[in-house]
Amino acid sequence: MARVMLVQPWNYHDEGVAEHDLSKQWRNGPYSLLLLATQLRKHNHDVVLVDMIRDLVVLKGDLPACLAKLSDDIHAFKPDIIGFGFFSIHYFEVRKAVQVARAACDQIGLKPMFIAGGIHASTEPHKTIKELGFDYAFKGEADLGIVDLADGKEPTTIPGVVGSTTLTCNSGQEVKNLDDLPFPDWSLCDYKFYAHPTLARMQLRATSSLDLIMSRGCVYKCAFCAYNALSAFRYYSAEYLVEQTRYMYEKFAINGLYFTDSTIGNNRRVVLAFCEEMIKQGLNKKIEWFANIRPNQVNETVLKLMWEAGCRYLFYGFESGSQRMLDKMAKSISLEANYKAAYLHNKLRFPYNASMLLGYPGETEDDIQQTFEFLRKTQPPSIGINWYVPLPGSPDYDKLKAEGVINTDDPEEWRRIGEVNKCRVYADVPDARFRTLFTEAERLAYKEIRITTRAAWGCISPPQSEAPEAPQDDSDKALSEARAHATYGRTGLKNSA
Ligand code: B12
Ligand code: SF4
Repeated sequence: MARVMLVQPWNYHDEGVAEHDLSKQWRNGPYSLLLLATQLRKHNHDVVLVDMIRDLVVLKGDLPACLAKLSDDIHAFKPDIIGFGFFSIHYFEVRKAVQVARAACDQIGLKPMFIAGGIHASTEPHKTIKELGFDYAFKGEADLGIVDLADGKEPTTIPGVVGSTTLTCNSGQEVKNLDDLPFPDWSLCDYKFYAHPTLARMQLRATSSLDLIMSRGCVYKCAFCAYNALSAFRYYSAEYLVEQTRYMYEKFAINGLYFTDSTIGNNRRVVLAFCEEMIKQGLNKKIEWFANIRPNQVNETVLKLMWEAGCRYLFYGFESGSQRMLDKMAKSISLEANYKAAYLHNKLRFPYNASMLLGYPGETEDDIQQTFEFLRKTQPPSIGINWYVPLPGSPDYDKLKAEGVINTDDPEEWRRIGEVNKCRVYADVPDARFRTLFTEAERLAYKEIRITTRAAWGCISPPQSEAPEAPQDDSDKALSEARAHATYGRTGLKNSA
């Protein structure tokens, strides 16, 4: 039996933030690490999950205290393996945490194996080992590989494990039938922290929700997306998902679920079967759920069924109002489908979020104006305006590197993924002009449209009595507050502390 510690790095936006209002924040649990931890438990290994996102918040933004807790956790548990799971955005935090963890091990003469996993380690395994201080990196899915590792197999013989001298990096062996995996055991982390009732998910009503995932991988290949670097497309069965929903409802007392898939619509048959089963079992009356889906994957019948099954909010990556840009992004979608989905939601009064991407390479001012037009015409009840940053693992990233547009790997740039300022401009628009247009997009989304749609949509999502007041003022404060809630990377948090 091995002792495995799995660590989720903290979110740098929480550093120094003493006061958090969890009823207004959306925080997702360490889902991937929970999967791995549950799998390790199932195979009789001793496992502990250190969730530094939660720790830093609970410790009121005190980073030294959070790092000291990591050291204490290591001293108490004495792991044989320490695994970190993270994205590119976490580069600096992971480097710091590994240094602290190694020092803690040295203090007590412990020599655990340090291994990195997740999207960044999968796409940059050798750099991850060298620059961040790991012994090994894991490429791809580790549900099976992590068990082999804990069982004591020679690391470099395990598919997916990359050492500093490994030349051919194979991906980890994938679980063919996802239903074979155990339900993630949320009691392995402080799930109540993540399930704290919040308005941030639905905006109109506080839900207490946790995450689950309907499938892995994606059948599309959008050029800005790193999803395909990790997984081949597979899905859970509807029966498994409904059973998991019931288990989560009964065991963790939640009334909401968020499907973290980038789109749940890749297998419509499963979505429809899931909805029907939710209705049949009466779970639609107990659980509200939210999901991401592509506009071309819905129609009126599907949306009505989803609503009946408890779906109360859908997130769409519309990205642009310009067909030229959608094609450049390899979205494989027509602008018409984007309009159709938005109008359909408006007609059905089914709340949704329109996520837009500005600054994509090759984007002109005319394209941006078309995005404004899309928003003005469709008037989505909730909008996210995002600044394009090339993601390691995406086809764009490799292309921009090959073209010399990205000259060096820039962790500073990765850290700003999800931010709305100071990032590099990749669009075909002069720098200063692009920044002005971006601010204009934010004004349009978070002030102009928001004010009218809040008034119009505030009454459609049950229960109406819990809907917050529509913002009445037109001040910059309203804009900055809305902006702070619009992306995950909200530096605004610090300011509001
Ligand atoms: C759910 C999700 C989120 C959720 C939850 C994130 C979380 N902390 O878990 C939310 C909505 C919060 C989120 C936010 C963001 N996300 Co996100 N997200 C995803 C998504 C869609 C699914 C992740 C998932 O659960 N997959 C399912 C599990 C089973 O797969 P997995 O995570 O890869 O885990 C497996 C392996 O990687 C490996 N593994 C994972 N950890 C470890 C650890 C060890 C030790 C080992 C050995 C193996 C291992 O084994 C796991 C099981 O097989 C992915 C796309 C994707 N497929 O990865 C994007 C993705 C990871 N996100 C991405 C981005 C950019 C972001 C944001 C920066 C977006 C933004 N602009 O703000 C933020 C950053 C948040 C933050 N500060 O942490 C990018 C990352 C690209 C990159 N190179 O970094 C991805 C790839 C999507 C994309 N656009 O291309 N995200
Ligand atoms: S952006 Fe969405 S639809 Fe496109 S490849 Fe990524 S996950 Fe698939």
